Amino acid sequence: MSEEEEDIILSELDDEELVQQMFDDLYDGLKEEIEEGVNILLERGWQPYDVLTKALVGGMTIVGADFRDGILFVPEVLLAANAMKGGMFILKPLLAETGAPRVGKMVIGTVKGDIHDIGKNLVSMMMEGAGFEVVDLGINNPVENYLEALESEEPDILGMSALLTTTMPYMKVVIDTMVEQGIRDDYIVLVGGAPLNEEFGKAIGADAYCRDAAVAVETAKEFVSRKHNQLAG
Ligand code: B1M
Repeated sequence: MSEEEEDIILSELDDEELVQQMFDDLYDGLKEEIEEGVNILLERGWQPYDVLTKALVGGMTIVGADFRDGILFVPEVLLAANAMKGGMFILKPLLAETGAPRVGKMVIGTVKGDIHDIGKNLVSMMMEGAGFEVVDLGINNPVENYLEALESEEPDILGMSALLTTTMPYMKVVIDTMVEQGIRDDYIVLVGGAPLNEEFGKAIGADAYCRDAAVAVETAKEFVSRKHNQLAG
């Protein structure tokens, strides 16, 4: 075996090297290695949120760029996504372990025609970690799914995710239907996903666009406390 082919022992790498190696492993869709890397960083005292954003989301950004540029294709990206989910699975209970009191409830789902769910899952995890109860509708949701969940779950917040420029307009379909049914103002509507921006959020009648999961948590908290103050006052 040549030197390059020798197995890399993840635990022998320093933090910076390990994160770089995790970028490579995520790129190569190596789920077990990603899980091992996550565990090592946690053992070294890293905060779960830092592992998530610096190692996993950082790695997925590289995958995204090469996917865009036609260097990676769907099968490879699926493997990378699977590896990322392996890491997220370990982090999920830790992010939810903050012991925060329940601050509100959110129904969230990816819109019809769209099967991207990593960002949505991350938002769900962070919201749970911040004390929200989250009902996750999964992917590819037609308007009926959202409406049914709003009725049965009675959340404070409706969250929608879209990763494609072709599916993001569907968020407006959902909001317009809520307006038609006279229930729009009963909920806080938050939207997110890589191709969206603040202007789009305003244009479709959402309460706010959330750039990332941390912003989603902050925005949700702000709107829920505003709503409670209004109810109290
Ligand atoms: Co897709 N894909 N993909 N893909 N994919 C993108 C989105 C793309 C930008 C890649 C590219 O070309 N650079 C491109 C879209 C281009 C466009 O629309 N203009 C694209 C394409 C074209 C496609 C297909 C059409 C490819 C094909 O089949 N030819 C196809 C579509 C399938 C479909 O949905 N119908 C497709 C398929 C896939 C896979 C299945 C292989 C896989 C998804 C696996 C999965 O999710 N289980 C995949 C992936 C992984 C990606 C990229 C590489 C990564 C997405 C991701 O998970 N990011 C992506 C490239 C990119 O975005 N740079 C790409 C990590 C995640 C943490 O970030 O999702 O942005 P993100 O979420 C963030 C924020 O946006 C925000 O918070 C999150 C956490 O911080 N946020 C919210 C998200 N949702 C929110 C909801 C909220 C609040 C905040 O509600 C309150």
